[in-house]
Amino acid sequence: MIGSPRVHHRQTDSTNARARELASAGARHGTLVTAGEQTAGRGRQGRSWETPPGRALLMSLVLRHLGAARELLPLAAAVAVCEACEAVAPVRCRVKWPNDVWIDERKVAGILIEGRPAEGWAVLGIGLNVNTDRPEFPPELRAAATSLRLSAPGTDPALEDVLSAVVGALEARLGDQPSGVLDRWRQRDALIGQPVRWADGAGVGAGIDDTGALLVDVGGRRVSLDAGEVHLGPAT
Ligand code: BT5
Repeated sequence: MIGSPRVHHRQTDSTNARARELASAGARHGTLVTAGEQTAGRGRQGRSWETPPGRALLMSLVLRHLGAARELLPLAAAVAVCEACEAVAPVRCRVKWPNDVWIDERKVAGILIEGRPAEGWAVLGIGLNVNTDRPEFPPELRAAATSLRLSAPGTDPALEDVLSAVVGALEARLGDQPSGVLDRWRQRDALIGQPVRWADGAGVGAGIDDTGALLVDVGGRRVSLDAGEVHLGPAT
């Protein structure tokens, strides 16, 4: 059972920070932290996650004993978020490797996984823009970000309904065999056939291998990337 117990904060710095504290103190598998507002929402590699109060799903789950599921957790979580979005709004979601969720090439959700493998836990943080209007995004994000409301005008999903959909989808995907996770992820691959560039090179997205690493065709060569930053865009 994931999603219980649940701690809700009207405002906190970061739900991932709260969930990490709970995990360190022994919180059980499935413990959920949510917030109406974050004052220091975190992205990966020191970046920030910006959302106006009350407009986004901000959640972090303590996960334990993942075993083999740990390796593909970023992919399984992204698939679950896609499925949940599609269950509550008439949208089609794709994933930019490894786990940015996009609608029409705009980011609707981000995922931040932190953990202490030695202590046997991970924290899965999800930020999902639900009812955000365009002017509510910081100016530098307006072109690149979207919300369910913006992508499916006329729909106004309640945050609690989106939360239920995400928890239900996660429950299902975390129970999948690795081959099932990989199949579902591959059907949503936003980078396949697209120009891709990263710190040390550029090429064309060629899917993922069975460990979840990104494959890129570079000239006649195929390279695999399992860390670092990948950008979609002109391969210059
Ligand atoms: C992520 O990082 O996408 C992971 C975001 C995880 C946020 C959740 S919210 C609940 C939990 N508690 C936390 O403190 N964090 C997690 P990354 O791939 O590094 O992307 C960060 C980048 O996304 C930023 O530098 C912006 O360019 C962009 N961004 C920031 N806020 C955004 C938003 N609301 N919607 C779309 N893009 C955003």
